[in-house]
Amino acid sequence: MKTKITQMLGIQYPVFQGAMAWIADAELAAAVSNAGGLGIIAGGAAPVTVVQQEIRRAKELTDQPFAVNIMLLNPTADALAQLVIDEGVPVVTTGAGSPAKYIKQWKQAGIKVIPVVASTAYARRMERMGVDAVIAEGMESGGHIGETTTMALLPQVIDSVDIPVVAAGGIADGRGLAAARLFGAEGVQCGTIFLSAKECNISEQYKQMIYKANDISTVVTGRASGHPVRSLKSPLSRKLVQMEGHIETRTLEEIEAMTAGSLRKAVQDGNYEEGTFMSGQIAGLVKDNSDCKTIIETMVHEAEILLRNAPSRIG
Ligand code: TUI
Repeated sequence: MKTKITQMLGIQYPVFQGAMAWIADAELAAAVSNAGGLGIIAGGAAPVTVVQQEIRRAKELTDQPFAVNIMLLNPTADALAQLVIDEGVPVVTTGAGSPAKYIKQWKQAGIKVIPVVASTAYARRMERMGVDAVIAEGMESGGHIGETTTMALLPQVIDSVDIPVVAAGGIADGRGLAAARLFGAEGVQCGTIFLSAKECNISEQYKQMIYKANDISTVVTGRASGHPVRSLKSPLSRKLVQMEGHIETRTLEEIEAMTAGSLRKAVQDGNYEEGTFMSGQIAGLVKDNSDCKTIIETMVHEAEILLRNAPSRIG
Protein backbone atom coordinates (compact mmCIF):
# COMPACT_ATOMS: atom_id res chain seq x y z
CA MET A 1 0.00 0.00 0.00
CA LYS A 2 1.89 3.02 -1.34
CA THR A 3 0.79 6.50 -0.26
CA LYS A 4 2.31 9.98 -0.11
CA ILE A 5 3.40 9.18 3.45
CA THR A 6 5.12 5.86 2.66
CA GLN A 7 6.95 7.60 -0.17
CA MET A 8 7.90 10.63 1.92
CA LEU A 9 9.31 8.52 4.76
CA GLY A 10 10.62 5.53 2.81
CA ILE A 11 8.47 3.01 4.69
CA GLN A 12 6.50 0.03 3.38
CA TYR A 13 3.09 0.49 5.04
CA PRO A 14 1.23 3.70 6.01
CA VAL A 15 0.91 2.68 9.66
CA PHE A 16 2.46 4.68 12.52
CA GLN A 17 2.70 3.33 16.04
CA GLY A 18 1.55 6.14 18.31
CA ALA A 19 4.01 7.44 20.88
CA MET A 20 2.81 6.25 24.26
CA ALA A 21 4.68 7.77 27.22
CA TRP A 22 6.48 5.18 29.41
CA ILE A 23 5.51 2.50 26.86
CA ALA A 24 6.85 3.23 23.37
CA ASP A 25 10.51 2.31 23.82
CA ALA A 26 13.21 1.28 21.32
CA GLU A 27 12.06 -2.33 21.30
CA LEU A 28 8.45 -1.51 20.32
CA ALA A 29 9.45 1.20 17.84
CA ALA A 30 12.08 -1.00 16.16
CA ALA A 31 9.63 -3.91 15.90
CA VAL A 32 7.11 -1.66 14.13
CA SER A 33 9.76 -0.19 11.82
CA ASN A 34 11.13 -3.65 11.03
CA ALA A 35 7.57 -4.71 10.16
CA GLY A 36 7.35 -1.90 7.58
CA GLY A 37 5.46 0.72 9.62
CA LEU A 38 6.81 3.79 11.38
CA GLY A 39 7.91 3.02 14.94
CA ILE A 40 7.93 6.01 17.27
CA ILE A 41 9.88 6.33 20.51
CA ALA A 42 7.96 8.35 23.10
CA GLY A 43 10.06 11.09 24.67
CA GLY A 44 7.31 11.47 27.28
CA ALA A 45 8.69 12.90 30.49
CA ALA A 46 11.82 10.76 30.38
CA PRO A 47 15.23 12.34 31.10
CA VAL A 48 17.21 13.27 27.98
CA THR A 49 19.87 10.62 28.65
CA VAL A 50 17.20 7.90 28.71
CA VAL A 51 15.73 9.05 25.39
CA GLN A 52 19.26 9.16 23.93
CA GLN A 53 19.82 5.53 25.00
CA GLU A 54 16.51 4.51 23.44
CA ILE A 55 17.41 6.23 20.15
CA ARG A 56 20.78 4.46 20.08
CA ARG A 57 19.17 1.12 20.90
CA ALA A 58 16.60 1.61 18.13
CA LYS A 59 19.45 2.25 15.67
CA GLU A 60 20.95 -1.10 16.70
CA LEU A 61 17.63 -2.93 16.40
CA THR A 62 16.53 -1.58 13.01
CA ASP A 63 17.98 -0.07 9.86
CA GLN A 64 14.54 1.26 8.91
CA PRO A 65 13.31 4.82 9.55
CA PHE A 66 11.85 5.49 12.99
CA ALA A 67 10.62 8.62 14.76
CA VAL A 68 10.87 10.27 18.15
CA ASN A 69 7.84 12.00 19.66
CA ILE A 70 8.29 15.13 21.72
CA MET A 71 5.50 15.82 24.18
CA LEU A 72 5.50 19.60 24.35
CA LEU A 73 4.17 19.87 27.91
CA ASN A 74 7.35 18.11 28.99
CA PRO A 75 9.92 20.50 30.60
CA THR A 76 12.76 18.71 28.75
CA ALA A 77 11.20 19.43 25.32
CA ASP A 78 13.95 21.99 24.49
CA ALA A 79 16.70 19.48 25.21
CA LEU A 80 14.91 16.70 23.30
CA ALA A 81 14.47 19.05 20.33
CA GLN A 82 18.27 19.36 20.16
CA LEU A 83 18.85 15.66 20.88
CA VAL A 84 16.91 14.51 17.80
CA ILE A 85 19.17 16.73 15.67
CA ASP A 86 22.37 15.50 17.32
CA GLU A 87 21.32 11.86 16.95
CA GLY A 88 20.25 12.24 13.31
CA VAL A 89 16.69 11.06 13.94
CA PRO A 90 14.93 11.13 10.54
CA VAL A 91 11.34 11.86 11.67
CA VAL A 92 9.90 13.82 14.61
CA THR A 93 6.29 13.87 15.74
CA THR A 94 5.00 16.25 18.40
CA GLY A 95 1.99 16.31 20.70
CA ALA A 96 0.13 18.36 23.27
CA GLY A 97 1.09 21.81 22.02
CA SER A 98 2.94 23.87 19.43
CA PRO A 99 6.39 22.90 18.11
CA ALA A 100 6.67 26.31 16.35
CA LYS A 101 9.99 27.33 17.91
CA TYR A 102 11.76 24.14 16.81
CA ILE A 103 10.52 23.75 13.25
CA LYS A 104 13.20 25.88 11.54
CA GLN A 105 16.12 24.04 13.15
CA TRP A 106 14.54 20.63 12.50
CA LYS A 107 13.93 21.42 8.84
CA GLN A 108 17.51 22.72 8.50
CA ALA A 109 18.69 19.36 9.89
CA GLY A 110 16.64 17.53 7.22
CA ILE A 111 14.17 16.08 9.72
CA LYS A 112 10.62 15.27 8.60
CA VAL A 113 8.30 17.06 11.04
CA ILE A 114 4.81 15.70 11.68
CA PRO A 115 2.83 17.35 14.53
CA VAL A 116 -0.35 15.96 16.04
CA VAL A 117 -3.22 18.41 15.59
CA ALA A 118 -6.68 18.39 17.12
CA SER A 119 -8.23 21.25 15.10
CA THR A 120 -8.25 22.68 11.58
CA ALA A 121 -6.91 26.09 12.70
CA TYR A 122 -3.92 24.43 14.24
CA ALA A 123 -3.37 22.19 11.20
CA ARG A 124 -3.31 25.27 8.94
CA ARG A 125 -0.91 27.05 11.30
CA MET A 126 1.43 24.07 11.19
CA GLU A 127 1.27 23.90 7.39
CA ARG A 128 2.20 27.59 7.14
CA MET A 129 5.22 26.89 9.35
CA GLY A 130 6.47 24.33 6.86
CA VAL A 131 5.79 20.94 8.50
CA ASP A 132 5.78 17.90 6.21
CA ALA A 133 2.46 16.33 7.26
CA VAL A 134 0.03 16.41 10.19
CA ILE A 135 -1.57 13.70 12.29
CA ALA A 136 -5.26 14.54 12.85
CA GLU A 137 -6.06 12.93 16.19
CA GLY A 138 -9.67 12.48 17.27
CA MET A 139 -10.89 12.28 20.84
CA GLU A 140 -11.37 8.50 20.60
CA SER A 141 -7.62 8.27 21.29
CA GLY A 142 -6.08 7.30 24.56
CA GLY A 143 -4.06 9.72 26.64
CA HIS A 144 -4.21 13.49 26.21
CA ILE A 145 -6.96 14.38 23.72
CA GLY A 146 -8.76 17.24 21.97
CA GLU A 147 -12.52 17.73 21.70
CA THR A 148 -13.43 16.48 18.21
CA THR A 149 -14.01 12.93 16.99
CA THR A 150 -11.88 11.40 14.23
CA MET A 151 -14.98 11.09 12.00
CA ALA A 152 -15.58 14.85 12.17
CA LEU A 153 -11.99 16.09 12.46
CA LEU A 154 -10.38 14.08 9.66
CA PRO A 155 -12.32 15.35 6.60
CA GLN A 156 -12.17 18.92 7.89
CA VAL A 157 -8.40 18.80 8.40
CA ILE A 158 -7.95 17.15 5.00
CA ASP A 159 -9.94 19.99 3.39
CA SER A 160 -7.91 22.60 5.31
CA VAL A 161 -4.38 21.71 4.23
CA ASP A 162 -2.47 20.55 1.15
CA ILE A 163 0.11 18.46 3.01
CA PRO A 164 -0.52 14.75 3.77
CA VAL A 165 -2.80 13.96 6.71
CA VAL A 166 -2.45 10.87 8.90
CA ALA A 167 -5.58 9.76 10.79
CA ALA A 168 -5.47 8.82 14.48
CA GLY A 169 -8.05 7.92 17.10
CA GLY A 170 -10.25 4.85 17.05
CA ILE A 171 -8.27 2.92 14.44
CA ALA A 172 -7.14 -0.63 15.21
CA ASP A 173 -7.83 -2.80 12.16
CA GLY A 174 -8.16 -2.92 8.38
CA ARG A 175 -11.59 -1.32 8.48
CA GLY A 176 -10.16 1.75 10.18
CA LEU A 177 -7.26 1.95 7.75
CA ALA A 178 -9.55 1.51 4.71
CA ALA A 179 -11.98 4.15 6.02
CA ALA A 180 -9.13 6.58 6.67
CA ARG A 181 -7.86 6.06 3.10
CA LEU A 182 -11.37 6.72 1.74
CA PHE A 183 -11.52 9.96 3.75
CA GLY A 184 -8.32 10.96 1.95
CA ALA A 185 -5.82 10.26 4.72
CA GLU A 186 -2.36 9.11 3.59
CA GLY A 187 -1.90 6.85 6.61
CA VAL A 188 -2.99 6.00 10.12
CA GLN A 189 -1.49 6.17 13.58
CA CYS A 190 -2.54 3.52 16.09
CA GLY A 191 -1.70 3.32 19.77
CA THR A 192 -4.06 0.99 21.62
CA ILE A 193 -3.67 -2.00 19.28
CA PHE A 194 0.09 -1.99 19.89
CA LEU A 195 -0.48 -2.38 23.66
CA SER A 196 -1.28 -6.01 22.80
CA ALA A 197 1.98 -6.57 20.88
CA LYS A 198 4.47 -9.09 22.21
CA GLU A 199 7.17 -6.43 21.82
CA CYS A 200 5.21 -4.01 24.05
CA ASN A 201 6.70 -4.02 27.54
CA ILE A 202 3.82 -3.17 29.87
CA SER A 203 2.59 -4.84 33.05
CA GLU A 204 0.47 -7.98 32.72
CA GLN A 205 -2.26 -6.11 34.63
CA TYR A 206 -2.36 -3.42 31.90
CA LYS A 207 -2.50 -6.04 29.10
CA GLN A 208 -5.31 -7.95 30.79
CA MET A 209 -7.33 -4.76 31.31
CA ILE A 210 -6.97 -3.97 27.60
CA TYR A 211 -8.06 -7.50 26.57
CA LYS A 212 -11.10 -7.33 28.87
CA ALA A 213 -12.13 -3.84 27.75
CA ASN A 214 -15.24 -3.19 25.67
CA ASP A 215 -16.65 -0.17 23.83
CA ILE A 216 -17.59 1.68 27.04
CA SER A 217 -14.54 0.87 29.12
CA THR A 218 -12.77 4.24 28.86
CA VAL A 219 -13.46 7.56 30.54
CA VAL A 220 -12.05 11.09 30.17
CA THR A 221 -10.70 12.79 33.27
CA GLY A 222 -8.72 15.99 33.75
CA ARG A 223 -11.00 18.37 31.82
CA ALA A 224 -11.04 20.65 34.88
CA SER A 225 -7.26 21.03 34.80
CA GLY A 226 -7.23 21.72 31.04
CA HIS A 227 -5.51 18.44 30.15
CA PRO A 228 -8.17 15.88 29.39
CA VAL A 229 -6.87 12.31 29.43
CA ARG A 230 -8.67 9.16 28.25
CA SER A 231 -7.96 6.00 30.21
CA LEU A 232 -9.61 2.73 31.19
CA LYS A 233 -12.16 2.88 33.98
CA SER A 234 -10.27 1.93 37.13
CA PRO A 235 -10.32 2.71 40.85
CA LEU A 236 -8.27 5.88 40.24
CA SER A 237 -10.23 7.17 37.23
CA ARG A 238 -13.54 6.53 39.03
CA LYS A 239 -12.29 8.54 42.04
CA LEU A 240 -11.17 11.37 39.73
CA VAL A 241 -14.57 11.49 38.01
CA GLN A 242 -16.23 11.79 41.41
CA MET A 243 -13.87 14.56 42.59
CA GLU A 244 -14.20 16.47 39.31
CA GLY A 245 -17.95 16.62 39.88
CA HIS A 246 -17.41 19.22 42.61
CA ILE A 247 -14.15 21.03 42.01
CA GLU A 248 -12.49 23.44 44.43
CA THR A 249 -8.87 24.61 44.51
CA ARG A 250 -7.99 22.05 47.12
CA THR A 251 -9.46 19.27 45.00
CA LEU A 252 -7.31 20.28 42.02
CA GLU A 253 -4.24 19.92 44.20
CA GLU A 254 -5.45 16.55 45.47
CA ILE A 255 -6.08 15.41 41.91
CA GLU A 256 -2.59 16.52 40.91
CA ALA A 257 -1.13 14.51 43.80
CA MET A 258 -3.19 11.44 42.90
CA THR A 259 -2.31 11.50 39.20
CA ALA A 260 1.40 12.35 39.39
CA GLY A 261 3.31 9.22 38.43
CA SER A 262 0.12 7.21 37.93
CA LEU A 263 0.93 6.27 34.30
CA ARG A 264 4.25 4.77 35.40
CA LYS A 265 2.40 2.89 38.16
CA ALA A 266 0.13 1.36 35.49
CA VAL A 267 2.84 0.56 32.94
CA GLN A 268 5.63 -0.71 35.18
CA ASP A 269 4.01 -1.78 38.45
CA GLY A 270 0.60 -2.92 37.19
CA ASN A 271 -0.82 -1.03 40.18
CA TYR A 272 -4.59 -1.52 39.69
CA GLU A 273 -5.63 0.82 42.52
CA GLU A 274 -3.38 3.81 41.74
CA GLY A 275 -2.47 3.46 38.06
CA THR A 276 -3.74 5.43 35.05
CA PHE A 277 -4.24 2.87 32.26
CA MET A 278 -4.40 5.12 29.20
CA SER A 279 -6.33 3.59 26.30
CA GLY A 280 -8.34 4.57 23.27
CA GLN A 281 -12.04 3.82 22.84
CA ILE A 282 -11.16 1.05 20.36
CA ALA A 283 -9.77 -1.17 23.17
CA GLY A 284 -12.77 -3.50 22.82
CA LEU A 285 -11.37 -4.63 19.46
CA VAL A 286 -8.01 -5.60 20.95
CA LYS A 287 -8.20 -9.23 21.90
CA ASP A 288 -5.09 -11.33 21.54
CA ASN A 289 -1.40 -11.12 22.09
CA SER A 290 0.14 -10.74 18.64
CA ASP A 291 3.39 -9.33 17.32
CA CYS A 292 3.88 -6.02 15.52
CA LYS A 293 4.49 -7.69 12.15
CA THR A 294 1.22 -9.67 12.33
CA ILE A 295 -0.74 -6.64 13.58
CA ILE A 296 0.47 -4.43 10.72
CA GLU A 297 0.29 -7.03 7.95
CA THR A 298 -3.22 -8.14 8.98
CA MET A 299 -4.40 -4.53 9.10
CA VAL A 300 -2.98 -3.68 5.68
CA HIS A 301 -4.18 -6.95 4.09
CA GLU A 302 -7.74 -6.43 5.43
CA ALA A 303 -7.77 -2.83 4.22
CA GLU A 304 -6.58 -3.82 0.75
CA ILE A 305 -9.40 -6.38 0.42
CA LEU A 306 -11.98 -3.85 1.62
CA LEU A 307 -10.73 -1.16 -0.75
CA ARG A 308 -10.57 -3.57 -3.69
CA ASN A 309 -14.14 -4.70 -3.02
CA ALA A 310 -15.42 -1.18 -2.38
CA PRO A 311 -17.35 -0.98 -5.69
CA SER A 312 -19.60 -3.88 -4.54
CA ARG A 313 -20.91 -1.57 -1.80
CA ILE A 314 -22.54 0.72 -4.33
CA GLY A 315 -25.13 -2.02 -4.92
O1 TUI B 1 -0.08 14.11 23.28
C1 TUI B 1 -0.92 13.30 23.02
N1 TUI B 1 -1.27 12.31 23.84
C2 TUI B 1 -0.71 12.07 25.06
S1 TUI B 1 0.56 12.92 25.78
C3 TUI B 1 0.46 11.95 27.12
S2 TUI B 1 1.50 12.15 28.49
C4 TUI B 1 0.48 12.93 29.60
N2 TUI B 1 0.54 12.50 30.82
C5 TUI B 1 -0.20 13.05 31.77
C6 TUI B 1 -1.06 14.10 31.49
C7 TUI B 1 -1.14 14.54 30.21
C8 TUI B 1 -0.37 13.94 29.25
C9 TUI B 1 -0.50 11.03 26.98
N3 TUI B 1 -1.14 11.12 25.83
N4 TUI B 1 -1.56 13.32 21.83
C10 TUI B 1 -1.32 14.32 20.88
C11 TUI B 1 -2.26 15.43 21.05
N5 TUI B 1 -1.93 16.67 20.84
N6 TUI B 1 -3.55 15.36 21.39
C12 TUI B 1 -4.03 16.62 21.40
C13 TUI B 1 -2.98 17.43 21.04
C14 TUI B 1 -2.92 18.85 20.87
C15 TUI B 1 -3.72 19.71 21.63
C16 TUI B 1 -3.60 21.07 21.46
C17 TUI B 1 -2.01 19.38 19.97
C18 TUI B 1 -1.89 20.72 19.82
C19 TUI B 1 -2.68 21.54 20.55
O2 TUI B 1 -2.48 22.85 20.33
C20 TUI B 1 -3.02 23.81 21.14
C21 TUI B 1 -2.49 25.13 20.68
O3 TUI B 1 -3.20 25.77 19.89
O4 TUI B 1 -1.34 25.40 21.05
